[in-house]
Amino acid sequence: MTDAATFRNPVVPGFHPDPSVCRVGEDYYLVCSSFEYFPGVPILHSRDLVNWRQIGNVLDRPSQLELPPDTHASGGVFAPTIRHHDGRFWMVTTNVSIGRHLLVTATDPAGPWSEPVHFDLPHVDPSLAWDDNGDCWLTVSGVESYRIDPTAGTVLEGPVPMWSGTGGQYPEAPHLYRIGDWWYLLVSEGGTHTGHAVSVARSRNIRGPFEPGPVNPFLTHRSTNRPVQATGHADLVQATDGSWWLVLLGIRARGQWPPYHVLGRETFLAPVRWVDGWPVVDPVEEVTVAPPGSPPALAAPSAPGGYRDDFDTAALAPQWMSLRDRPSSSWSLTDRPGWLTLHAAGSTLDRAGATMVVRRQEHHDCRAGVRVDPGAGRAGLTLRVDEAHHYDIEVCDGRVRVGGRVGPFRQVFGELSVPPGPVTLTIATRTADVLPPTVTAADQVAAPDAPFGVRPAACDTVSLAVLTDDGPVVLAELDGRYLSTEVAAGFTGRVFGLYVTGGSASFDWFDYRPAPR
Ligand code: 6LW
Repeated sequence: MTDAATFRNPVVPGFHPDPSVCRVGEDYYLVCSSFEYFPGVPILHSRDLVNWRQIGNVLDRPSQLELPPDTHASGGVFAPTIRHHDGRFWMVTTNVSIGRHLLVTATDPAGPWSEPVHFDLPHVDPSLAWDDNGDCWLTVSGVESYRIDPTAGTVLEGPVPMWSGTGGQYPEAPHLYRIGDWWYLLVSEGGTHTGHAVSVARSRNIRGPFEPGPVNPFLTHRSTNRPVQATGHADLVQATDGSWWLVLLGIRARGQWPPYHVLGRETFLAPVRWVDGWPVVDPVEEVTVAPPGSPPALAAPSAPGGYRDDFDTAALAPQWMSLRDRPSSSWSLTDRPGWLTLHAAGSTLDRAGATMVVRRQEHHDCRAGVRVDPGAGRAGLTLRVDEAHHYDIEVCDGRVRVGGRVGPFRQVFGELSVPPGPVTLTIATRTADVLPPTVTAADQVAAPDAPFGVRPAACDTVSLAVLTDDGPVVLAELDGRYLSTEVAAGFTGRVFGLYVTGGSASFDWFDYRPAPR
């Protein structure tokens, strides 16, 4: 046994798909897709590629990010690319809900970012590279490139067909890199699920022709039983010590057959070595061995990942997202100092328009709690994937009620009377060893000791509880599979949401903890 240094993957857990990375000096910056959520394109900073902290959102005002009310949960902002060139940061992405690519720049990656320059070009997954003449190239899925004027938003040449991988479906996530005398082209293929793969080609000329690498795809977990699946959508970066790394997306499914993944696509990190001029990557593991000679910081353990927000800051933390927009009339940190006050717009979580702020579920086993004063309104805590897949615990008129919607089905699972005033609501998830029964209050009254029998393992159980003077009362324990990508479909993942669907209500704090397994 060696005592080789390791680090934990995913390095950015929870719904953080389609990562793109760049380095400036000692600092690394990473962006991810954000789909229906506003603000869009989270940007994170790291000094070691392992420990990341969100420093803002690239698209944080409506003039940059238009998400029409009918934006689908997996519409909006698709895969971004971040680069640093000529003293500026550049971020390009696609807003599929308006059918355009948009490019913004900043001198400070924490913002502000510029107003967008739009490109009405087909496909998704735009990437940027500058050639030896200083010309800017926009490469998109398919795979094809356009020479562009990034400031004027005009196309100067193209489409130039590039290399489209080994023939797998959906050649996408292209990135071009100038390394030595070569242009390397990374392409993902196989679709962003268990067939996902990353392939490479290179050319002396940015216009091609591209010569495929000797082993393609050079990274895939398809048709394996590895715990991390769907590895793909990768971006390459060279560390300060000269070593090379890939950031990529993967999923961690749980349960027996078939497994379900509930956290969305997460960001992983993998060391890259070069063999005869081609990148080689070992399979991506949750505990990854750092290559010999890695700077010690690379082997530092990731932060445990809990947080608490007391809402006593002047602005909402950048991790909070809203659905499609966040009009100033919908929320306030000053109406009741030290509390987050939300004002209802829509009256149901089942349709667009509900007032909500959400944060990602980042661990399979975790607990989120909130202290809410509903006033004369209706407010609560939800665990959601989209409008058709959510479990909720809410308080209104002295009653706490647990309900949920899965597809066309909506049900109330349990209720309890509570005294007026603030109440603490929690939602906990626990990786399940056996398929949890869907327990309703009526079941418990009718047959409190009825055996449910052991069924094959599911992915997790979701417990929704209210804190009373006598301790926590669990009002429902629900099967987590219904809040998974395999059931709900789409590109996002689970989030916890603070919401108001009637009147106005205030939230004193929100607390999120990973739970030991
Ligand atoms: C993205 C594509 C993909 O555009 O999923 O993982 C799509 N790959 O590259 C949405 O995230």
